[in-house]
Amino acid sequence: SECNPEKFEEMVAAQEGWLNRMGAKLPIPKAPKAKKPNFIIIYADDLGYGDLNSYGATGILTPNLDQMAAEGIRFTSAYATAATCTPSRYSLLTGSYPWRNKDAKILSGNAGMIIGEDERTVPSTLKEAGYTTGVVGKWHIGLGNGKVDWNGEIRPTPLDVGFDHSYIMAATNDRVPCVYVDGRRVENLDPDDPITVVYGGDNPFPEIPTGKEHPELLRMTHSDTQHWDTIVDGVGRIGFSKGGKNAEWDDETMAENFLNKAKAFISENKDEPFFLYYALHQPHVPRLPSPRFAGATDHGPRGDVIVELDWCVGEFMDHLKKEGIDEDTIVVFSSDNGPILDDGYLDESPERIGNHKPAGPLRGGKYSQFDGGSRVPMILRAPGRATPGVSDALLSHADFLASFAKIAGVCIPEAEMADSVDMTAALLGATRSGRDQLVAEGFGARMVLRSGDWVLIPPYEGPRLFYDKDIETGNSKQPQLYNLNQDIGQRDNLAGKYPEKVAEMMAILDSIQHK
Ligand code: NG6
Ligand code: CA
Repeated sequence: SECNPEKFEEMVAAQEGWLNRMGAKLPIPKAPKAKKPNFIIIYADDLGYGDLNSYGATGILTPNLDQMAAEGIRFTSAYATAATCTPSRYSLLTGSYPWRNKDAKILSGNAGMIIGEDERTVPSTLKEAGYTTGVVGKWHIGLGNGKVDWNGEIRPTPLDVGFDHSYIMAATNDRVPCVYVDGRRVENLDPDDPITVVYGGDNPFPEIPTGKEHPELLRMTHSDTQHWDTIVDGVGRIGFSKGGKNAEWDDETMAENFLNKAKAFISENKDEPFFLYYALHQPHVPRLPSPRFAGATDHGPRGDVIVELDWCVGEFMDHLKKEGIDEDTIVVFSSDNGPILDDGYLDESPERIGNHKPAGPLRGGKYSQFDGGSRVPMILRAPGRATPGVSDALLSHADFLASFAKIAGVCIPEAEMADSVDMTAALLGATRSGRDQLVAEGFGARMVLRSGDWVLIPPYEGPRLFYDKDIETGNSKQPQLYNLNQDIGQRDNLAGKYPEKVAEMMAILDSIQHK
């Protein structure tokens, strides 16, 4: 199809010419933005559709995100492409559905990079338009070539897939290595105390205590047999690690550390267009907020880290204003997948949930094929560009590639567009109509089709609950068809009533899969 990116220079010239012709005395129309807008994606980790005030939560106050929602657009039908982290983030950055890449599944802490160095990404695309690009926070898309040496120069890193600046944790906060990677190197690593990381099998380092063998050393008890390997900072992690003591993070300062790095990126790059991917680690497990947020809610650590997350967003937005660029910046806030209470540690999240509904009215949560897995809160704020309001436009996180390219004035060849669709008009609130359909996946790349108001979950074998975690997988031997307009909680399976709708949607899914 035809590519018509916005031509900023031409727009500005045309408007200036028009103003000159009209003379200076007339009311001056709103001037077009002379500069290309900055783009920021703030991405939470496991935040659910019902976790924010603006999405119906009452027991957890999130004033900063609510303000962003009031000043921007609150989307009610935005989807991550998956119900887990790695696949969602892969799509966010590449515009490609995760099930097209067999490696796009939850990665271990020493897995290799799954984005090819020649693969088009949001940051590599924006660089074509002269943007400076940065990532701060949770990565979890792999680092190195699969045999990563944490003590040397790591390659590839985000620096090899489009980012000019990178300050990240490799995987998740419950996985080793528990260190920050600054550019190509582990930060604060003492060369005399090298790090070794091993996944799988028995403890290869008998001298290093594990949660399994030394539960008395834990300050947070595991609830499964994954989170009981090497103890770091009093918490059993997934995976074994040895060495790198000086480089180890402190869970309670992680939020502030990432916030400061994100602010520094803004201060250093505010004069020219930039793209920042600020990937928060909250409210993923282990939930260990800074002491000032401990007890901020009645819901235990999960509620508290959501309040901390909101604070981070507020501080960050204040910084944009202080630096004088919040009017030039398109900020999107969303989450990589739906919510979960017990994801490996006993932190009282299920016991203290009270009336709070992390997935709001949606069924299922993280890992699930039901909407609670991948339908997430999404707020876009762009003063002067986006018309504030609430939008039910159907949108996928895969759409940022095509949409940001359009706004920045980059033409992407059709063959490199992957699954991304230009949703500029819906994102900026010019229309309430979004995609006709999209695909999301539950754990194990189990695809689900949303088409208009309908959702089809094809028949899948497997357990009803995910690892006994009180999360419904969505697995069923029968196809499931729901009409979300009448039944947002996916309770009334209409597959038996509308077999032709099931057949039609199975055919659409098949054609997308084999595109
Ligand atoms: C799972 C872990 C879970 C979490 C998840 C990744 C088990 C049983 N579960 O394998 O605790 O770490 O991986 O979360 O080990 S995500 O948000 O990064 O996808
Ligand atoms: Ca996640």
